[in-house]
Amino acid sequence: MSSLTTLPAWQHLQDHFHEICLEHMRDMFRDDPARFEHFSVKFNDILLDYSKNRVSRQTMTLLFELARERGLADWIEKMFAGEQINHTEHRAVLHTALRRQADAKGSTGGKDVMTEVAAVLAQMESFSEAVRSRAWRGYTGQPITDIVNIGVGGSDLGPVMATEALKPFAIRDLGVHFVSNVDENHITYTLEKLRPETTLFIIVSKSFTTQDTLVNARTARQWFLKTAEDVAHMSQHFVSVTDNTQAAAEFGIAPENVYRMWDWVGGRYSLWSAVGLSIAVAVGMDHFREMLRGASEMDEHFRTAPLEQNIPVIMALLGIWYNNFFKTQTYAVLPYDEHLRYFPDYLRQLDMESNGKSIDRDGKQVDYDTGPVIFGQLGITGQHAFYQLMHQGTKLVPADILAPVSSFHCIREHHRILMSNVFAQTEAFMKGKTETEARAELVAAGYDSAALEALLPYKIFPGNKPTTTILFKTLNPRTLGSLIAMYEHKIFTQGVIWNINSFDQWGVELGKQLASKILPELEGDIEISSHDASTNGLINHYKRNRPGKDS
Ligand code: G6Q
Repeated sequence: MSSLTTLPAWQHLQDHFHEICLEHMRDMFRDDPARFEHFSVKFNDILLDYSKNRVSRQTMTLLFELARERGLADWIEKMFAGEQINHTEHRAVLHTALRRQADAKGSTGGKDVMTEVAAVLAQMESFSEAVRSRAWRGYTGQPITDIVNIGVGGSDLGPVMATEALKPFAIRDLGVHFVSNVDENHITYTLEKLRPETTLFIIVSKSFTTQDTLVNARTARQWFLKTAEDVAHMSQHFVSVTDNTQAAAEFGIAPENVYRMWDWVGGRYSLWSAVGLSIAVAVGMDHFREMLRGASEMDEHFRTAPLEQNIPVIMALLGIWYNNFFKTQTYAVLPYDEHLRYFPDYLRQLDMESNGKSIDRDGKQVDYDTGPVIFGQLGITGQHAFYQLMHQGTKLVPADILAPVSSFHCIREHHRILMSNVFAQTEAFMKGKTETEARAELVAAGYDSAALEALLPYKIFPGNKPTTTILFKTLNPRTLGSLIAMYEHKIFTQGVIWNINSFDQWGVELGKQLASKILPELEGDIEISSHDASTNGLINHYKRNRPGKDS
């Protein structure tokens, strides 16, 4: 048995689970009128209501005890202090330093990082202001009308999500586009709307070796040079964010157009760095700094709040409760805010790439479940689609529901309807509909006895489905920063409990190696036989049937 499952708190939780697992939240609410007050926390503009979870006060006490027995406080300090907690890559984990306020200190391996962070922020500021104010000109002297961020994974999903989330703060007459897919359709459709004279590319790749990004960058360069002809013009149209400055230079990026990132920032934690350049251009550096401020405030909360009031810790422990005791396999993220439409995609990577591990920090196979499958969509769309399974299917799917108290455009009717759905769904998930209630409804609807009995089983909802509701005042940059940091720390906390390294990603590295081995085999007509029968069959089918071949 592992060090986790032999902990006293774990064993107590196991016993406690058997006592509580059949209890219905309806009864919990009936028995404890102060349940909402007890199980909710406020932080700045954010309210976390976790009372609609299958927990009692005793459950939470035991979960907090588990975090203590696991040494969470020490791990938090290690991360903020810049210790090499990403042990498989021998790296510090210092994305929090990127948003630390100007007078703060931060270092790793005795090296101060704050000076470099401040320098890159200043560089981002002058670049984004130059583009936004139209001082930055293309090679024909025309201002930039469109920027295209070329990157993938951590170099794409964060900027895509945040740019969409902060749309109300964005400059209107500047197009911000993202190309991530190596499928040529992505870049083709993006470029066909643009003009080389007024387009600026941001090539974002920490390694500057990622095949998808480099192929797209080369296609962009070719498209640009077809019109501009002279490579010297690239300095007005190509900038890069990377830790590999030499490769960027070899690609043709002018040295003054290279924005540094560092090995102590993981890709999926990097939107706070110059990886967020597209966000800064879209919304301006003041708003970008507000986003950093919101994240920094959440960092401070995570670092200093007692566990019982600590939002990321509470969220992490609830996730552990379902994942490891109820044995749920999934977790849903359901925003009721159009601006958060890409938030579930972003969180899917953040969570699944961080905690989708089965070897612990001691190199041993774990004997407990780690990260769940994260999925989600705008809640209002999900209601008309997959909520069916959540209400009446055979699986228990815990969910986070996020919603703004006020929306940007202040069209009262829309927002009231939206919010009525938020409250109605969380209530329905919790309460369900009993046989008596369903029967009464069918009687009121005028069903005769036989029809009523036939339909009744389908109209019953078991309820007892857990949701955590996160209400925030409005989605401004500061709140967005806090929300993202909240999830980052939730994920880190779970990694600590599960004793895994949340900051490496060997599974992603594998994907990067595999395709490059097969690529040369796709040349020419030679029959391939070096793989298993299925892979050989697929490759040979492709080679026989690709354009220009007789089948
Ligand atoms: C993130 C992952 C991965 C990475 C991409 C892009 O944490 O490591 O999603 O961000 O593979 O890598 P580059 O930025 O090096 O191109």
